Amino acid sequence: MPPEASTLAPRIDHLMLILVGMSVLIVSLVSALLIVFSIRYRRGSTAKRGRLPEWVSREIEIGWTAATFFVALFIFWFAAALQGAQYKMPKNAMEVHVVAKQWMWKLEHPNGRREINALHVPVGVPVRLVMTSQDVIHSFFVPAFRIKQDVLPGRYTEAWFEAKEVGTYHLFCAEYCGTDHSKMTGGIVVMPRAAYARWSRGVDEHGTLAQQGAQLFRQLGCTGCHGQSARVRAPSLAGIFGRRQPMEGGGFKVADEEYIHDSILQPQKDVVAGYTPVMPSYQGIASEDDVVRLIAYLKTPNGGSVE
Ligand code: HEC
Ligand SMILES: [Cu+2]
Repeated sequence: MPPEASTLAPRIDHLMLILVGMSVLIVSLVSALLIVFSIRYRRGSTAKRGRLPEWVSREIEIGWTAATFFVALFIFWFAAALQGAQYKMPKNAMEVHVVAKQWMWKLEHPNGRREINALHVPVGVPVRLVMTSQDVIHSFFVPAFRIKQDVLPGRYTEAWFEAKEVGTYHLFCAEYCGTDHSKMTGGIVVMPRAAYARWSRGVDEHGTLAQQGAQLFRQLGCTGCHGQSARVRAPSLAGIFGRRQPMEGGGFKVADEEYIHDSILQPQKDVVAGYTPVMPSYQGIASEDDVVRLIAYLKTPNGGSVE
């Protein structure tokens, strides 16, 4: 077994042990009975045959049905509680963006620090991964943390972990994604908090993700329509993140990461009520990395409110 290096790892191993244990128990019981009965009731043996009395067979029937039901209920409860914990993102988590492509992992920290096939994180701090792919389906797999999450093009998927022990752990792609799939590996470097703080201060000259996003917002001409002095009638993007937007044709959508991502790459998909869909698609112009930056910028308090 790989080391149990995340807070959820022992619980997942525990569940697996219980499932394996129960399966072994049931298989042994059934095999033992099979052997005993084949010997006892072999042809020519003098063992007593014939029907069981009515009440005995009824009690056996009710007994095994109820036992199976409660075992299934117990497994469901145990597994569902764990799955709930896996999908409940901790509030104070540090956010890391993951963009997968054939055949590498690109990771971006909120302060703009970028890494390829390596992720530095502090020990004892929950880390939330927001992931997307630039081409085909990949899967982010860290055995020591017991996390495996598919990474899909055109969608954001999430996973989280809290590393328990300092060390370097393997990262794999667990979804066959072409020729060099087997080389799409990396390392998660779990550091003591102070060392991580020092490491992350070595910021590169590009600025934070949000600052880079602000720059892109101008470079890609978003301001031409969404800026305050724009001539085109387009909705203001100031404070857009988390807002409930009325949609053309009825209904509402919450402006989350996926919504903003799609607004940029497939603007015709969700049109804001009261506006003409004149926004061009940025498919092929803005890469997934660019979209990550634009979203980081639009999430800041005064993001999107530039001239
Ligand atoms: C040609 C003008 C134009 C340009 C350029 C433009 N947009 Fe838009 N955008 C619009 C219009 C009009 C809408 C509203 C209709 C719709 O939802 O498609 C819109 C909608 C949006 C929305 C959804 C807004 C909401 O209130 O729900 C987002 C997010 C957005 N744009 C982001 C961007 C970003 C980021 C860029 C630059 C990469 C950009 N836009 C460039 C015209 C533009
Ligand atoms: Cu892959």
